[in-house]
Parts: sequence; structure tokens; C-alpha cells
Amino acid sequence: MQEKLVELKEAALASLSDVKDLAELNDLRVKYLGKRGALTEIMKGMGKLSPEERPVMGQQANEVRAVIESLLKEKTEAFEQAILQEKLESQRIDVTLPGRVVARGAKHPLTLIVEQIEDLFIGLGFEIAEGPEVETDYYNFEALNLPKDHPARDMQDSFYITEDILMRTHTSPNQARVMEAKQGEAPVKILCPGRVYRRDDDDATHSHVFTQIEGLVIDENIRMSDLKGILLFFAQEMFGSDVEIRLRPSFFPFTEPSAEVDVTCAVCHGTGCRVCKDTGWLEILGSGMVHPKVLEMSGYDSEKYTGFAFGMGVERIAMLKYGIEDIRHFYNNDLRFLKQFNRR
Ligand code: 2U9
Repeated sequence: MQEKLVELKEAALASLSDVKDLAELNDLRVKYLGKRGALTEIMKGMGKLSPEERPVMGQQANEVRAVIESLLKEKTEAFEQAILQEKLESQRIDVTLPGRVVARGAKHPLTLIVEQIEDLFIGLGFEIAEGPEVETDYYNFEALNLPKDHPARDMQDSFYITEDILMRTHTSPNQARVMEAKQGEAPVKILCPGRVYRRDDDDATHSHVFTQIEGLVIDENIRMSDLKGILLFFAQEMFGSDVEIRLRPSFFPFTEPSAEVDVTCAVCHGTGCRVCKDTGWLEILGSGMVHPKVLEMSGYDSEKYTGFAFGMGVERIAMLKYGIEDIRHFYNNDLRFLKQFNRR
């Protein structure tokens, strides 16, 4: 048995001396020291030894195990060290290299303008009210004094989903919903931004989808001068404190009287140029006193209450403010365009 132990020790030391990697090392551990390994096999013979021989053999066997284990440990550490070293060499990083800039998303220019206008009106005590883009015929037309035979209801002009449901053509149905929900109670002071849809051939100044902002104020004693004051404030905040506005008579089914609103040309300051077609004025929005029929339709007593409303196309405002010549820029998502509005 002693001879077997010596043989085993030598065989183990010999094979360990030219082991190539951790896997081989592990195979040898199993082969010599494992549960069913060579040392265990030899130890099975212990039973046949005399009681005097047994502890001597036991001690020798433990010594052999200790020698093999220590060599295994030494070799394992050497391999692990070599692997670590190789990693350190191959994965060396240069912390002085410039970092990679992560491209961050940013707000769309239309969102920026909408938020700017929202903030402005919130400052005047308005609340923001949003509503569905898919509307019923009632809220989109009927409640706004656009009767069944009105030309704006032509199938050619709107995107109908069913006979009674369409993509909203303005954000006004939202105001009608708010008024209805308030059950004739004043004041109403809301700003309604949102996307609207019209059947149109897209070109430099037309888009079948665009962004509107409409405002509505209803209370006792609301007069056209209140409308004028608010619009002048808006125009000066948006285009500069030196601009003036002028109101031109117009017609909308939901307002009476109605007015189109011009602002002094931001390009030539009123002296006349290509942008304002030598008029010195640019049209920025439509407005008027809420039609009594519209008040009554949504449950307001038109003898007691009056109101004003206005509406603007946000793309148009942005185009005038920044000198953008084609409305399609807002929807093409060309980063060269979009990035100009998000300088940090
Ligand atoms: C209610 C009552 C009245 C909203 C108004 C306009 C005038 C207007 C256009 C501007 C450019 C639409 O985007 S555009 O093409 N809008 O001229 N809008 S008054 O009047 C309302 C709204 C809701 C209950």
C-alpha cells in the first residue's frame, strides 16, 4: 500500500508539472483526489491492514493528499494570475480618450411654441383644456352653429370615419365640451391646443394635419375690448413689445361679430417687404364675440353672458416668428431643421 501511495504521488506530481490550463488541472484533481479518484481507491485497502499499520498508512495518505493539494493550489493560482494579467493587457482602457456624446432627444419646435403660448395664457389666468382628436359631428359642427348644410361640413373637406364621426377640423369642439360640462356656469377661461385635420393637398402653406390653439372666455360683461387687450398682449409677447395689431371685419359661423387679426410685420416692422407683400401687416389669427346661438347650444344664457374666442394655427405663428418658408418642415422630421430649435 505504501508503494501504491508513493507511485500515486509521483504520477500526480509528474502530470501536474506539465498541465496546460485550469480545465486540465480540474480533471487531475478529480482523477487523483476525487470521490472516486485514485487516492480513494487506495484507501479502500485500509480495512485489510493491522490496527498498528492503519494510523501510519493514514498519516502517509494524508501527507500525499496534502502535497498534491498544495501543488494544485499553487498551479491554480498561477493560471488565474495569468488569465487576469492577459485580461488587463487586452482590455486596457485609455481614460484620457474623449467621451462619446449620447444623442439626446429634444422637444419638437411646435411643442416649444405651444408651451410658450400656454405659459403666456396661464399667466393671464387661463386653464388648458384638451380633448379627443376623433370627434362627433355634433361637437365638431352642430354645437358651433355649423348647421347640416354648411359648406365646411362637406365630405371633401373633412376626414370622416363614419357618417357621424370625423377627425376634428378645429379644437373648438373641445370648448363646446367644456361649456356643456360646466352647465351654464361662468366664468369660462380656457386655452385649447391640439392637432386638427383637414382634407387638403399639402404644399408650402397647407398641411392636412396641423396644430391649433383656440381660446375662449365667457363671463358677464365680456366685451370686444377685452378680446383686443388680450390679443395685443399675446402679439407683443410673441413678436416683440413694439408690434401693433389691427382687427379687420370677417365672418365665422361661431362668432358675431368676427375679426381677423394682423400684427405689424416682424421682418420690415411695417414699412413693407416681400413677407408681408408690401402691406406692413401679417395675419396671425381669427377671433370674435361668441355667437349667442353657440352660447345657448351649450347651456349658457346669452342674455346674461357674453364671451370672446380666438383661434390660431401654430405652424403659421412659428413660420412668421422664425421665417420658416415651408410648413412641411414641421412634419418631415429632418434633424437639420429640428436641431435649430434646441440649442443648449
Ligand atoms: C367656441 C366658440 C367660438 C374659435 C375661433 C377662429 C376665430 C379662427 C382659425 C385660425 C387659423 C382656424 O387654425 S385656423 O385655420 N380660427 O379664425 N377660431 S374664432 O371660436 C370659437 C371656438 C369655440 C365654443
